[in-house]
Amino acid sequence: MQVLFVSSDESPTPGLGIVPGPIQRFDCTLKSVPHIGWNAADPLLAAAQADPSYYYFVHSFCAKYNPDSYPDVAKWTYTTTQYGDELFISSIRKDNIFATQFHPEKSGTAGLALLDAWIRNPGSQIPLDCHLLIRPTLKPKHRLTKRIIACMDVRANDEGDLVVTKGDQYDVREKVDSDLTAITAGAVRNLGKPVALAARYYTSGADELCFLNITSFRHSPLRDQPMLAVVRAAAECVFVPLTIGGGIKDTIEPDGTKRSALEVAAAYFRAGADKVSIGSEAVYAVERLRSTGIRDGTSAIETIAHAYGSQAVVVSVDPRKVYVDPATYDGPYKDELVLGGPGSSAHPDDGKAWWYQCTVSGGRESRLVSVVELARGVETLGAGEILLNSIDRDGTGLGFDLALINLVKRNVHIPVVASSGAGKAEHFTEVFNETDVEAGLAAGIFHRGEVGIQDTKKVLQRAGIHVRL
Ligand code: 1PR
Repeated sequence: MQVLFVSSDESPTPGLGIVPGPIQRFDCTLKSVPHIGWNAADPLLAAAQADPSYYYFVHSFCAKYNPDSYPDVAKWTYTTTQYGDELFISSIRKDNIFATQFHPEKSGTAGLALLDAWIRNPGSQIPLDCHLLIRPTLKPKHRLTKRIIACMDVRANDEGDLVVTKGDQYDVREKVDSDLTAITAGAVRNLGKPVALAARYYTSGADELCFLNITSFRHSPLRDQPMLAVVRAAAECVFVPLTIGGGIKDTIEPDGTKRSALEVAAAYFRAGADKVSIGSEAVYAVERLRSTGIRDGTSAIETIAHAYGSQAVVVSVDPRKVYVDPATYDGPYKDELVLGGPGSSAHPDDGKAWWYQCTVSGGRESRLVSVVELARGVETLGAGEILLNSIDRDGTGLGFDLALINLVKRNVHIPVVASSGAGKAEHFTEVFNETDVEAGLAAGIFHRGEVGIQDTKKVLQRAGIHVRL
């Protein structure tokens, strides 16, 4: 839609100028930017419509709805959407031209129905002059929903098949002391086939899906055709956004050919991914930023954000607590120390103090970078979203680490996805009530069928939290 306009804050390159107005950046003073998630599109000429549809948005720039300054743009306006305190044009329609700011192809059945309706009746006319009379008012709250994301950690098992697995604190092998026989103990935990699970989560109402290739650091991602095939097959049957992570970095193929992170990401985008998630490379990039003080444009975050936009770049953070004695501690990140809250079985850290240290290679190596330094650094480099894991909480079912989430959220303007530790639907209510996080992600409880995605959303709705049902 944006290329039909005259100009954009995003680039000096002019647009086609068919719609006579500018594309501007969202104001990020009071809200996270990019605007990511499911929001309502209200038809301008059918304000009485009771139940507008929700569509998937992911963008930092928009055509603001301003009929006084741009009356000719208002004539094109088909729907408007509110994000924070700004009203923008979410679709335009005139003669047989129809363009959307949201992604109908990623907006589930609502998006598919919209495309279908337009294809069947592309030339429908809207009386042009009515638009100028219409002034939708800002509502007290925008209708961006909280997102529920299902995450699938994917790796080859010992037989060489790609499976969805799930660990406890990143250990994905069956425990010897579990109820299992000696034959399965030590094997990679197998919770299902990636594409079949993805299709199941799509039909049960997941707002987004995430695949993390958790052994990618051992392989060349462009040679990893099975993972590309998984993304391709999932994109054919899943019409919500797909994020793919693991191994998004500069690599050298076994035959010596160099592959840039941008090429790796491009292969996943072509296969059908909407966002890529960068883990280890983000930590190294922030270490380089710290030592040189400059953004040199070469990191995976920068090159991919430059080509595809920051909304396509997620940084997956794998922090672990480092416990210290607050009375005597004089080491790094002293000003980021967190003190444990009142004691209960869910808060085993009562009376302790710690800081959050970042890790690489799936938690195998700790680096001298705190989670706050990493979050700020990746925002500076151009990441569009943070996927915030917690190695301490992963697979425990104890609930999200609220102290960690609040700490990161306070330090960035980009959206944050809370991950690790969900053990019941109420943990999502807790994370949305006690933090400003935009999305909640879980793996184990969904894979094991302990809690359904629709049931989770119904619990949230009953608690007054706005979700897409
Ligand atoms: O470093 O760019 O190649 O990316 C590797 C990616 O793989 C990182 O995003 C890293 O988090 C992930 N990863 C690597 N090893 C593991 C592992 O488990 N052994 N998985 C791993 C991380 C964590 C979460 C999980 C939540 C929710 N998975 O994504 O889904 O903790 O779990 P829960 O709801 O069951 O508690 P790179």
